[in-house]
Amino acid sequence: MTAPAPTDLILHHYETSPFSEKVRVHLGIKGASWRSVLIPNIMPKPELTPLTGGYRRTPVMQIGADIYLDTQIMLAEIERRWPSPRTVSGPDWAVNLWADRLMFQAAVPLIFGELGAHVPEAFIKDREQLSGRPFDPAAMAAAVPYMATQFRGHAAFIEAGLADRPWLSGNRPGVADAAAWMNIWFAGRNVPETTAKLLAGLPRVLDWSERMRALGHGDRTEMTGAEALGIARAAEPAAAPDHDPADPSGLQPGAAVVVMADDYGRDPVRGVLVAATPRSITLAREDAAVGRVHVHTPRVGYVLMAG
Ligand SMILES: N[C@@H](CCC(=O)N[C@@H](CS)C(=O)NCC(=O)O)C(=O)O
Repeated sequence: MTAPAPTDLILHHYETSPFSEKVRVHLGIKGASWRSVLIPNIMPKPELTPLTGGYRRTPVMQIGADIYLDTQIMLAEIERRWPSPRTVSGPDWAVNLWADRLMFQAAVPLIFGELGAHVPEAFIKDREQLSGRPFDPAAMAAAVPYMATQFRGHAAFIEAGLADRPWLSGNRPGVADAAAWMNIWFAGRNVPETTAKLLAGLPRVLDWSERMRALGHGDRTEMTGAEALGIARAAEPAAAPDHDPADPSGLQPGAAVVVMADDYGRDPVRGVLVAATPRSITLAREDAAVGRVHVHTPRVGYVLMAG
C-alpha cells in the first residue's frame, strides 16, 4: 500500500526536543511528507504563541487553522487523518502516557545532573518559569544514582515488552514504540556513555533502538514561522469532533473556557468550547495574527474550566 502524504502537516519544533522526536519518528513510520518550522527552545516564541493562545511547550502541530497541543493528540490526529500504515493498537495510549511522564521524569534529572555546569543560564531560568520550581543542576546531580536505577528499570520494561514481539506495538512499529524511543534517544544523545551503561544487558532494547533509528523521519521540508502563520490565517478550521453530551464537566459548546496542562507549562489558553470528548478538548479562538483557529488538546493531562 502506498504511504499517505500529509504535506499539509506542519510541525513547530526544534532538533534537540525529545517530544518532537516522538512525532518525527511517528511521521517516519507513516512514511509521511511534512513541513518543519524550527522554533526557539526557550521563550519568547513570537511566531508560535499566536497559533496556540499562550501554550509554549514543544512541539506544536498545525494543519491549516487546526492547532494541536501535546504529542498525545498529535499522534492521534495523524492516525485519524492518515490511517495507513496503522500505528495504534492495544494499550498504546497508556504506554504513551507512561513514556511522557514516568520515564521522561527519570531521564531529565539523569541528563541535566550530568550536564549541570554546561547548561546555559538562560535555559535554566526559562525551565524554572516552565516548571514553577527551581531548576537546580546540583540537586539533579545528587539524584543521579537514584534516577539511573529508575531509568534502567523503565528500560527493562521496554526489554520485557519486546520479549515476544518485534515492536512494542506488535508486528509493526507504532505509538508505543515512538513514545518509548523518545526517552532512549534523549538520554543517548545527551549522555551517551551513561546511557550505554544503563542499557547494558538489555539486548532487545539495543537491537530495537537500531531499528527505531532506521525508521527515519519521513520526508521533511523547511518553512518559516511567518509562512505558517499565513497558512493559518488563510485557512478555516476543519470539522471538529462531536461534543460528548455525557461529558462530566457539564460545559456546553459555546461556553467561554480555559484549558491548561496539569503538569508543567500550564499557561492558560482561553477560547470558546467547541467540543469536549473523553479523548480531546477543542476550543475556538480568534487572534489578530491568525484569524479564527481551533486549538485541540488531549483530555488526559489537561484541565478544562469555565473562564
Ligand atoms: N506533554 C507534552 C510535553 C511537551 C514537553 O515537555 N516539551 C518540552 C520540550 S521536548 C518543552 O516544552 N520544553 C520547553 C520548551 O520547549 O519551551 C507533549 O506531549 O507534547
